[in-house]
Order: sequence, then C-alpha cells, then structure tokens
Amino acid sequence: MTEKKSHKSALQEKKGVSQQEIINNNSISKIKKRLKTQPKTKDFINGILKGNITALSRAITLVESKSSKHSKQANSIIKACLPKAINSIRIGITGVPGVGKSTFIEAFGKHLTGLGKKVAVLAIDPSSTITKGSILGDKTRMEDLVRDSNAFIRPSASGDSLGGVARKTRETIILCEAAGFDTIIIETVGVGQSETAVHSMVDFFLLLKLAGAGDELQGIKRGIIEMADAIVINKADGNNVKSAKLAQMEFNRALHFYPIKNSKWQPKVSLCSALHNEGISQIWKMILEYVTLTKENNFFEIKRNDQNKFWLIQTIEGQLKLDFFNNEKIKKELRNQLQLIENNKTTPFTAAEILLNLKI
Ligand SMILES: Nc1nc2c(ncn2[C@@H]2O[C@H](COP(=O)(O)OP(=O)(O)OP(=O)(O)O)[C@@H](O)[C@H]2O)c(=O)[nH]1
Ligand SMILES: [Mg+2]
Repeated sequence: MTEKKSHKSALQEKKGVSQQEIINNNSISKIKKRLKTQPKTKDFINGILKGNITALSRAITLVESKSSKHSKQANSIIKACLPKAINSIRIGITGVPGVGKSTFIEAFGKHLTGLGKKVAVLAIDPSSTITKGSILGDKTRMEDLVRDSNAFIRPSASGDSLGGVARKTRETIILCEAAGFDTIIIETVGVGQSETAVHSMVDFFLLLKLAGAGDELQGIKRGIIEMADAIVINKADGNNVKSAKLAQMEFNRALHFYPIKNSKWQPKVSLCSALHNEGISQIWKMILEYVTLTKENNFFEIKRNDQNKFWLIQTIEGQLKLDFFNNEKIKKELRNQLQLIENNKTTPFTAAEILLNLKI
C-alpha cells in the first residue's frame, strides 16, 4: 500500500506559522518607559519657552492632574513661566448653546493668525462634570483653526468643580502666554456660573447673541450684560439681517441705561456672521480700541491686579479645602459624623465643629 500523501487531503491542516502577537511587547515596554520618564521640570520649562506644543500640552496635563506629585511639578513650571509670560490679550466669549461660539472662534481665530497673532483657545465647561465631555469636543467646527500652526486649542479640564476647572484654566493661560501665545480666547457656554469665572480671568468679555423676535432683553441675565464689553449679534445673514439690526438698536438703547463702567468703556453692540466671515475684523478692531483706552487710563493694569488678588484668595480657599478633605483623620471622622447625622444623633453644626477642631 502506498502511503497517502497527506497534503492531498482537503482536510489537511497546514502547520503554519505561529500567530504574530497583536501587541508587541517591545513597544509596550518602550511606551511604559516613556510614560514613566516624565520630562524633568527644566525640560518642560525650556520646551514651553521655546513654544514647543508637546511640552505645553503635557504641562497642561500636569496642571489638570489630581496627583499631588504632578501638581507640585506643575507649580514649579508655572512659577518659572510666570515672569516669561508675554503680554497677551485675554478675551472671554460666552453665549448659549448653538449661538455660534465655535464657528465664531474659528473665523475670529483665523483672522488673528492671518494677522500674525498666536492664538490659544481654552474652555471652561460647567457641564463637563456631568458629561465628562467638553464644549470644544466639536473641534470639527474649528477644522481650519485646529490645523493652524499658530493656534492651540485645548478642551477644558473635565470632572472637576467649576472652581477647580477655573483655577486650572488660569494656570493654563500662564503656560500658553509663556509659550508665546499673545491672544488667549476663553470660551464658556452661557449657562450657570461659568461666565463669572471667565469674566474674572479676561481683559475683554464678549457676549454672543442671536436676534430673536421681539423683546431682545428677555431671557438674558442682567449680570451678563453688566459684564459684557461687547454684545455681538451673530448669524446676521440672509433673512436674519433685518432682525439683527433691530436687536442691535434695542441692545444699544438698553446699554445706555447701565452706569458707566470703571473702565470708561462704553460697551458696543455689533453684528457679525461667523459663518460667512462678516464683521469679524471690526470686532478685532473694537477690542484693540478697548485695549488702547484701558491701557491709557490704567484700567487694564488695575483689572489684572484685582483679578490676581481675587485668585490668590480663591487658590488659598481651594487648597485649604483640598487639604482638609484629603486628610485621613478628617476622612475617618467625616464618615463617623455622617453616620451620626443619618441616625439623628447630632446636628450638622456640631458635627462641623468637631471636624474643624480636629488637629490635622
Ligand atoms: N446662518 C448662520 N449660521 C451660523 C452662524 N454661525 C454659526 N452658525 C450655525 O449655527 C450652528 C451652531 O454653531 P456652533 O458654532 O456649533 O455653536 P456653539 O455656540 O459653539 O454651540 P455649542 O457648542 O453647542 O454651545 C451651526 O450649525 C453653525 O453652522 C452664522 O453666522 N450664520
Ligand atoms: Mg461649540
């Protein structure tokens, strides 16, 4: 009997080669090593001062980190960067969802980089604690700006309290300025308290609005109008032009009833179409007028000084709170006191007193 040649069988299995590992262990150990070898503080500083975007991004990640080791390193970087931070103009932009903030920032940012400016766009997102997302998640609306080498777009830190996000944004501003960004745009969605946080860290505050039918001032918080250095009515194109002009008149009239600002700047109302790139250069001119006026009358300096004082207190408050709640003794006693409250064995005030009197 002749031996059957096995390869002729349709059922024959070829020996084959061993399956290539999907994940290359070599690469993994390389990546792990790279992650472990965090650049030294001085490398971060040198990188940032040279305008290196990778160094800047990684330093911002340190600023946003919850680890105390990281925040220590972040603090050293910020301290070294602070004296090197260039003179920038910080602009806050707010408006309800859908008003066109992203579209506006894309058009405005491109206009500025076209003028040779370096633009950083940061965001304060009050909803990020819930969605863990970011209002700059829709980077698609800023496609051109994202690709522009003179622009830097950073979504907001998420999963933190507004106070925490605001502090990190402020520190990020300093890093961006040290990296050579001369125009800082801070975006926030016009809900909640985030406008106040943004207002407390910018030189110029711009409110984006849409022209509606009828009473323009309805549904707009008085506080925001008081904060605004400009109201820009967006989407002033096509059939909207007429109602946008009416809204402009109405806002202008209303603004005259507000007391004169300490800056001596009379807030302006202008129209634009972010989508069609109309009215954008006028808005930049207006901001420059503001800067000239407030630098002449010293308000620019005074405001920045006041903001720094405010942030000193905020930072202390934030740190005290963090130290308190992260303390092991407090954590243990807090659990105990919470249990007592649940069982109606104590009052919140007595419990607070006990906790606050604990030596930590
Ligand atoms: N006609 C017209 N449409 C615009 C204009 N600006 C923005 N839009 C449109 O309005 C919609 C919302 O624009 P976005 O730029 O995403 O608005 P946003 O304020 O960033 O919205 P959120 O990120 O949700 O807060 C998009 O469909 C834009 O194309 C404009 O000037 N004219
Ligand atoms: Mg947006």
